[in-house]
Amino acid sequence: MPANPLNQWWSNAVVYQIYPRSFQDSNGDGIGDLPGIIQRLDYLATLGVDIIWLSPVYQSPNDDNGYDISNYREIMSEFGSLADMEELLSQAHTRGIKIMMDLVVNHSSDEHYWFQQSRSSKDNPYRDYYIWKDPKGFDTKGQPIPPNNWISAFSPSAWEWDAHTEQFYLHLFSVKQPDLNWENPQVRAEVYDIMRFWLDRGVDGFRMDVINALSKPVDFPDDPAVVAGSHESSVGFVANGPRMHEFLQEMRREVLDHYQATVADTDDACIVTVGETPDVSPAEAIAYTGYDRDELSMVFHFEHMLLDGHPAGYGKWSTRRVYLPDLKANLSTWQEALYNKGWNSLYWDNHDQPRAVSRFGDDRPEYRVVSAKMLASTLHGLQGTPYIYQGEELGMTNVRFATLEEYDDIESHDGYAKYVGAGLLTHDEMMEGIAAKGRDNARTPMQWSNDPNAGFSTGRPWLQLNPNYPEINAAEAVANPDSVFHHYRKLIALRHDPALEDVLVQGRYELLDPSDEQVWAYLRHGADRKLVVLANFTAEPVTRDYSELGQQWDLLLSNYADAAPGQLRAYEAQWFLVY
Ligand code: TEU
Ligand code: CA
Repeated sequence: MPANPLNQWWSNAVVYQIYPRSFQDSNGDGIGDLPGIIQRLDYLATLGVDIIWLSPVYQSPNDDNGYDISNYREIMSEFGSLADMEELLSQAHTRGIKIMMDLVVNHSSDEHYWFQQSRSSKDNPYRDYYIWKDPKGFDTKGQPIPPNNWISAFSPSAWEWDAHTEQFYLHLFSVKQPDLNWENPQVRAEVYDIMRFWLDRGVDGFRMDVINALSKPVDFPDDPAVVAGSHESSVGFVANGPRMHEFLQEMRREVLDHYQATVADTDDACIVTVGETPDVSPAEAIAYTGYDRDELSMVFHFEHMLLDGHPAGYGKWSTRRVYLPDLKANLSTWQEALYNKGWNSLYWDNHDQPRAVSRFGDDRPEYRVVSAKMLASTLHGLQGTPYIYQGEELGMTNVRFATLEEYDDIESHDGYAKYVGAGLLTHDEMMEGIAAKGRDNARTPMQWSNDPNAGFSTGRPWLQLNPNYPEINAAEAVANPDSVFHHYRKLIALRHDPALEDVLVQGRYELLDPSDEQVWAYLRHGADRKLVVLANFTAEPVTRDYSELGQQWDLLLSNYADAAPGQLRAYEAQWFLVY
């Protein structure tokens, strides 16, 4: 049955992403865990979120912090047990909160049984579970030449030579993340079984890691960007391969359509899915999420995450601020293109991105709270499903470590080797890039209170805390009615208000003044009125005249104590219903 998101249980839902390693430690080993999450469910219920997206909790050697899975049916022992996961599901459901697990099936860990078998010999029954290729030839020193020029996200080449069986295997991510061979029907059947295993335990949905990379281009051609001198990963080039839609439709037919989410007041509550889809265009996103397609509920696109990338093409490693008209143009294109055709997700932040308030807002003490609220107000007024990344609701900021060694993330270390190693960036430039854009910004432990280690752990945290936790923490935010936390709580409540569904869920989006370099102003057209969202993205006060939009201006929300339409103080954001 075609699923029109406007009638789905999640059409007005807000998702909260948990990065379990950094959320709450319950046993003093310095690593967040499932019992820790259970302890904090009441906090999430107070915030009012509908769904938790849990970053991977499966058994993993943690080369990429859980995105390298060695057993899809076991919980990582550091995080707890299967019984803890079942308890989390039941405790969340009791509070009306659904759970989406992270499905990482473009690749497994090289420590997974399948890969151990696969690499053992060419005629092992698991050989075709992965993508093995002969060398293109041998160079003058007798070294094997990879089958093509693809670059991995976390190492120079996407091919690793296996001396034992004398073939290369493909890994779009780290050498410890070999790509699964989705052309092999047995691989697909295995994945569907794993999905059933978790759905049988009551999981309500999946966030699907780099899902549009499952189907590789038929002949494994060279990546033209690499030929032209790019050092960036070939994931985008590989993405959206020829069998993508077939695979996703099969997954729906074989698995997802046979299950229901745990939603109290609906008897037809389909499983919710969000595909992480780098390098997806609006047209492709419609093909993945279209109401008549039976594929995914929604996707994460990355275009607005790339607008402040390095001007010379050195990936994300730049301190450049986004130019507001570019940001507006991009996200407005997505709003217009998907309207009445597909469904989108909305995000500023996740575990792979720097902190939104530092990147798109202003984390100086006098502007942090107001600009964090401004960003939230702008995002949550758009059409789609908003995602909140842990700590975003506190206005948590980027962190800065003194040395490369203090950073944990494989991407930062690989980026350093790639760009500083090749003499493309200096040490100082790269360290600035990591401070601005590195993934560890999102992964410092959650700041719960001004207790030692921010109340995250009684032991030594696996990654250093942001030293600003005495000022920025959940205990302070929950107690303070003017906090970023309570602003998010209000936004979520507005999303849930049935009287606002005509504007917030269904309303057509319209951008005002595309070239305005300070203000993002837009409309959502409702039944007999419109929602007007105005946001000053700068610290300078501005005045704009929007009076022609209507006679009557009813204030719904603002990040200042009062609001006069169009008179926008530093980072002021206003929501009006206008008649
Ligand atoms: O990320 C996929 C992805 O496209 C990355 O290249 C992402 O853009 C990059 O981390 C941004 O800097 C997913 C997961 O979200 C990420 O945490 C994993 O490392 C990756 O897949 C491999 O599983
Ligand atoms: Ca722990």
